[in-house]
Amino acid sequence: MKKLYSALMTAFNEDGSVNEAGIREMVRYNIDVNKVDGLYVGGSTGENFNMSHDQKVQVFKTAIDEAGDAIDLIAQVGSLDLNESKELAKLVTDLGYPKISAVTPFYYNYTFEQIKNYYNEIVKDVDNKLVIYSIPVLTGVSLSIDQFAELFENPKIIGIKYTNADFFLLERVRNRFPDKLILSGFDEMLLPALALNVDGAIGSTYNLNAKRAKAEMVAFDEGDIDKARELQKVSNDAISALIANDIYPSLKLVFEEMGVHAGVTKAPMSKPTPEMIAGAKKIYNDYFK
Ligand code: NGF
Repeated sequence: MKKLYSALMTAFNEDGSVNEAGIREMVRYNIDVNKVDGLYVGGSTGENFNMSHDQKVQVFKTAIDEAGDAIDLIAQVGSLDLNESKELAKLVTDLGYPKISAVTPFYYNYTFEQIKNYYNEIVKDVDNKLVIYSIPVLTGVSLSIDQFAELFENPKIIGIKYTNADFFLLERVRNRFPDKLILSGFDEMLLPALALNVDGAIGSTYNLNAKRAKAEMVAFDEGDIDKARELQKVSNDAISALIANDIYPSLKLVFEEMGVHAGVTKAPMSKPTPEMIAGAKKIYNDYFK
């Protein structure tokens, strides 16, 4: 059965500090209500790249303390400071995270040799498995199929979190690496990703929409493509509304409507405006009530 992971959000207080109680509530909701197979901790949705080192540590500790071994946990440790990535990789491994992940290093237009060195260094001193986090739309880094193959020469590198709309490449990747873990990253493209036989999906909107996404996966497995397509359509209506309302703060606002205290986003992300709050109420009523 394919696996569904929510990309865990970080609850922040108004002053930008981490709200541990909010993180615990979101972890619990994902386990107890959403019944997801796993959580991706410290990714884009978790606002990892807005956080200090100490805040990242706090999030990693809180999430696993709440989740235990009830579900799979993947810790995103990628950072522009390679030493920090290595330190976090060791920390989360010691905490018991069964998998780590790292975003491709960005901003400085690194060569592939530098990117390869970054990944090999992150896993070198830890007894853990790494999933490459490929998200060209935010990093500007697109890896080719041959470059993925070169990274996979390291046996500790076991898969890709594939947040990329290039489905030609996804098909090539799936077929060239049948034994690698390929997790699809764009929630709005879950159905075509299932058709290409990914192993599962990780996304921000599954925090709210996991039941519908799981039902779609089941329909797909049972060959009921019409039903899967209809579920994807409703999901995409919800995702479009979330994006139009500013997705990261809106995911938290809708969670609040559901009684889950998700806190606020951290600057430079936006604080909720009255219009956003009204928009989130409507999204809740239209899709998640
Ligand atoms: O947030 C983004 C930015 N992508 C996420 C996901 O691929 C990455 C996706 O769920 C992620 O959640 C993480 O690393 O934490 C989108 O939010 C969703 O498909 C709506 O576009 O691209």
